[in-house]
Amino acid sequence: MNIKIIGNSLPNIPWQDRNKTDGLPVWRFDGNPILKRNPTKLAARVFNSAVVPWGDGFIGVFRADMNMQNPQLFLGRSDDGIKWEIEEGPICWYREDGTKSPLGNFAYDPRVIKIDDEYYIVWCCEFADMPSLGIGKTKDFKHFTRINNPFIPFNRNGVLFPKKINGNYQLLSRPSDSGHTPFGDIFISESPDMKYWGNHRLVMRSGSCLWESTKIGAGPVPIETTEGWLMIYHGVVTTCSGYVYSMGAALLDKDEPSKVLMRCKNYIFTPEEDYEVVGFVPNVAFPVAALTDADTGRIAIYYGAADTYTALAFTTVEELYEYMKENNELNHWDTDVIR
Ligand code: BMA
Repeated sequence: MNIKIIGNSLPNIPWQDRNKTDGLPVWRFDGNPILKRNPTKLAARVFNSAVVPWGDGFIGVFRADMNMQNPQLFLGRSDDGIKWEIEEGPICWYREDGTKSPLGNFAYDPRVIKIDDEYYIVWCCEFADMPSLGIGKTKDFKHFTRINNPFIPFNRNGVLFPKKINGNYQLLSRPSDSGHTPFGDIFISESPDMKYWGNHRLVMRSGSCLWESTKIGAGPVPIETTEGWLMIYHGVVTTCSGYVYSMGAALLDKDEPSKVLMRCKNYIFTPEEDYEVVGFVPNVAFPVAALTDADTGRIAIYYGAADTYTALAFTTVEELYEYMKENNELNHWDTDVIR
């Protein structure tokens, strides 16, 4: 059966043909990292960042760790998705009543999700000094409006589905703790209005496979395909010298996305290159955004490398699906609908 992406054409998707033969379905861009240290006066490291098509080019919400170390969200623009101009200061948020929303001590790991004509941004925000999820929206990337925080602390790795399912918005998240959380599973919650969230269900628990044995968390916006929702996520293993972050893939049911149809027991990508294994936090490949071209099945994944750089990797929906089929391993947590 041929799997297809359900979505728009993106003929200018950043792309490079497969450049390696190691059997894994995802390969790196030869021009990595695409954003190096100190890309602006205020930003020391830009990584874990969200990119979407915009006009004839691309726009992105970037995590920038600033010179005083605190992460904030910065806007970036690009003609080709590879060379980026990052704005000089963080995005300013306004509340729905028009008052300014303070920046807070941290804002990180944004995802940008287009639903109808609105772009939603979900990120890890400061909520009474504690990490939780923030949601905001913009139509023009000039005016940014914060809406309700969906959950009480602690939570991270939030991403919305790009459309309502069964009449409700769907939000993946990972309940966590106040520190470098040594546990974590992916849950889904739904809302009719982005204000009241409920009907919480488990999607996947951290796996029995070593590479994702400590914790997992959602990555880019789930990709709609003819076979279900393709979810690229991160999985973490604890080693003697700290956490290692790799990428995994699963396929979720089209109408009941808490049900996992396929889960790849192997990682699809793991830190190997110098810019992934050496940096502010070594051994991190953290996927945050994926551009797709429905015509060719191409997928360009933006990932943070070693909490220092922004990098690009590529696959196609067919290659990923075939690899997942060959290496599929589900457990009862994955297939039951657990509320
Ligand atoms: C997670 C998040 C990510 C980061 C990763 C590795 O908890 O903070 O932003 O990339 O740790 O440090």
